[in-house]
Amino acid sequence: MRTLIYNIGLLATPKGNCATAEQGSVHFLKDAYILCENGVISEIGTGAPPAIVGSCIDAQGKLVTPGLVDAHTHLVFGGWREHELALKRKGVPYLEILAQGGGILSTVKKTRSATEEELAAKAEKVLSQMLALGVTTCEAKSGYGLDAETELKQLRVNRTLNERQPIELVSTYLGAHAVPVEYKENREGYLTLMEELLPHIAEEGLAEFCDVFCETGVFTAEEATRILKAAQAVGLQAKMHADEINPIGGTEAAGALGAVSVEHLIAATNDGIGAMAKAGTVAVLLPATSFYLNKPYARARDMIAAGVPVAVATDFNPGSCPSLNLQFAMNLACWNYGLSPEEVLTAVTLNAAAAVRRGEKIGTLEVGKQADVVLWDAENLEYLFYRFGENLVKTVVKQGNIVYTKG
Ligand code: IZC
Ligand code: ZN
Repeated sequence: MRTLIYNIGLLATPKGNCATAEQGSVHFLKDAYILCENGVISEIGTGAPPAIVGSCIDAQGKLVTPGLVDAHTHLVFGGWREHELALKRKGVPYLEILAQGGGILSTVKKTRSATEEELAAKAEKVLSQMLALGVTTCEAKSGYGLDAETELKQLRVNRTLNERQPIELVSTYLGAHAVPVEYKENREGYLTLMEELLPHIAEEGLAEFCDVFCETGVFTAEEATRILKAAQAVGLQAKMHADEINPIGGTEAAGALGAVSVEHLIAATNDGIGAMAKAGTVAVLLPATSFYLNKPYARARDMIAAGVPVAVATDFNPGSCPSLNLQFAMNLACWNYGLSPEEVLTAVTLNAAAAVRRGEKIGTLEVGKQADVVLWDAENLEYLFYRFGENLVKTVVKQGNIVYTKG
């Protein structure tokens, strides 16, 4: 099966498996074509494209980039939390709402009572919107069950959705998202429950990653280390939510564990940044959450200067970021982190792929990589950051096949 994408006015792509110190080094090719064979890029060239038997996609002289990777989402959940809007507007902090039994815990109730198919149908709709915005791979965390049955239900939804829609899902177990109400007086009991569930999740292949919300009043750095070590022992890779609100040592602990990524990092310290640089950990930054929680923006420039690869994701979830729009996060990253369009492109393609350990397969347009491609209704990269608030995607190609085209 061959596909040719021709008449590409400008092809823009990072190169390699993880950009680290080369966050802004995007390669541009004018008047280009991409040839795909069996879903993989087999040739990239300029000038007249080869004559082929197969399908041909006309890029209409416009911009083409790798498919976008959303490396941090809480995709599967029941209900929404619009009832918290009034509290938020009054200035009640995120952690205060959680401490009162709302926030994550209110989504847990709705997720426990939803059927597996209800959750799948709801998340599938979200994925179809993400696809239209150029996302071809998406990480999805559990963490709204906080009991064995519902956590497994969420993870099974990830597996089901992987099979029935075009976006590739990367599954993460986030049992350590909050201590459930029934274990409020027995943290140890809940930590043990997670330790017992991990081997089962690994055996069933229900998750590749394990994540912990390390935050004041949620899980300490010591507890996070304990859970992530148990996860690594059964073959899951470590991720951590750290420094979202308060820096309590999570990032340093994640670096010491060789975590693949640390995510949020709004309140990251110099020590935390140093620990990530030393361990080669990817910083997954979530600017739409800063926007929605009215918080400062993470120190992306300092992280890049320290040699930390920076990825940007949505954090789509019903509480701190009810937006699934990765293009909006890209715009915020440009204006509020002070990243260049090239640096942001790397953050949502190559480095986001590295954050889900797929840097060798996706995230760039190079021979041998999977043919996940976005054709934009834009003539250059700057235009994506200039025309904010509008979906600028024209066509999305996944493994060499058109999976979305703007009507
Ligand atoms: O549902 O509030 N920060 N987890 C950690 C979240 C935000 C998601 C939520
Ligand atoms: Zn999150």
